[in-house]
Amino acid sequence: MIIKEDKLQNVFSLFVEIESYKNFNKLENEFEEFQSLITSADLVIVDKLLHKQKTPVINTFISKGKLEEIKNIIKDQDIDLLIINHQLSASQNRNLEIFFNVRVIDKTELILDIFASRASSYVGKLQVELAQLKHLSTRLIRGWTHLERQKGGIGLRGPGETQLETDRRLIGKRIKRLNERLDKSHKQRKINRYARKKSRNKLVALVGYTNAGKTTLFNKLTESKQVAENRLFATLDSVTRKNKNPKYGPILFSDTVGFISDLPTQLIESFKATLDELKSADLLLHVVDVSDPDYKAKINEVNSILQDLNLIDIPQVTINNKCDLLPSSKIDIYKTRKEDEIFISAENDDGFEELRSRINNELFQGIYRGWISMDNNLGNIRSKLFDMGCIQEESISDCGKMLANIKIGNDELDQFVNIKGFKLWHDKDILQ
Ligand SMILES: Nc1nc2c(ncn2[C@@H]2O[C@H](COP(=O)(O)OP(=O)(O)OP(=O)(O)O)[C@@H](O)[C@H]2O)c(=O)[nH]1
Ligand SMILES: [Mg+2]
Repeated sequence: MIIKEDKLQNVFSLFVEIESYKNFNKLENEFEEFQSLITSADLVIVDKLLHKQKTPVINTFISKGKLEEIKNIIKDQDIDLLIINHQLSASQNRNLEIFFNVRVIDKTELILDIFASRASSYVGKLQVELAQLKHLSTRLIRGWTHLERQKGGIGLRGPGETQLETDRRLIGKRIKRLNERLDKSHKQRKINRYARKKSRNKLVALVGYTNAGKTTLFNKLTESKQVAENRLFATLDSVTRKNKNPKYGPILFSDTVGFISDLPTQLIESFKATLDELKSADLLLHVVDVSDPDYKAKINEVNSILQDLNLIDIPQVTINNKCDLLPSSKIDIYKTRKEDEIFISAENDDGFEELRSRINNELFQGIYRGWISMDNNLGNIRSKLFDMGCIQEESISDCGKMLANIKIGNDELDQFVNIKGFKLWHDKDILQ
């Protein structure tokens, strides 16, 4: 497909599928995701290629035969920027630039660039610059000045032209300065965290893959107007807002940066301190775009990043979002398979009541899941539980009592526990 437009850079998108890299958690739509990543950087793809290769070639990553073909495309299409979907070593990057005589950037640099152009808060900007400089310092090797770098544009935003030409020593100095500034603002954040703990406000953090709908949901829950868009990494800076919950007290919701597979390690490192805030969260809402064919792989990806960030032990509720994009028959099947999860559409408010009551239960009361027995004269209680959507399964005991497996917030359960003939049990086998 060729799209020609007057733009500073004519971009060639090169997607290399390496057979030896295939792993169990591969995204089906990885090719499409890579194109979205490029367009999310406000670039127009002039031409793209999907190339399969057994293993990477040491010097140039791409196999020799393909190099010539790509070089011809670059000439024919007047390409001046090639973007590849892998992380290149400094020398592979340099060799490709020499061979093609155009600028080549890898996935890491592309993501760093998107972050650089989007970060708006003071801390966010410092963090991105730090990540870029760390990446740059791996690129500062002899012979890296083969391309003139006066042009500006992608890959050059952020630290700016002067830094790109400076040596390791200056970069090291700048990194140190940035770290000091970040330390200072993190100390301030710590104080804020302490104040929150003292005020006993609960913190609920929204996490998930990029574009899952976190900000859309956050806006609904807190009546905010943060930018939510159909592009990757719409949110970079964490935002926390209070939602006054009249029944239980205030809850703070925090919207965070979305995750992606192969998130550059420099970025995780730099964002760790901000994401560290999540450590004090009382609850994580893991927002999933359930209409995405890759949703399972993305859940795994997010969980593995949460593991890296030491956040995996915080109570987590999976919020299956964008239900409006799937037929209701499919949603019904999912609901029976994923009893413990919430199904919503952040766009049209579907499922919000259940979501809100689940948040309340998780934060304030906890949930009772288990069997109950009811004497036969408690038919009215049984139908009440039915109306509340709490009954998961029913049965009759040997001595003829009504048995039900229920899932209910402890606060709601309170109204029943003292009723004569109503009993809680944890194990169906011993129910009488
Ligand atoms: N159809 C539909 N679209 C939704 C829903 N929720 C969000 N979207 C759309 O999905 C896109 C991404 O939404 P965001 O809220 O920006 O997603 P995010 O998870 O914050 O994304 P990042 O900030 O990039 O990590 C936007 O175009 C939203 O309008 C939903 O329930 N249904
Ligand atoms: Mg967002």
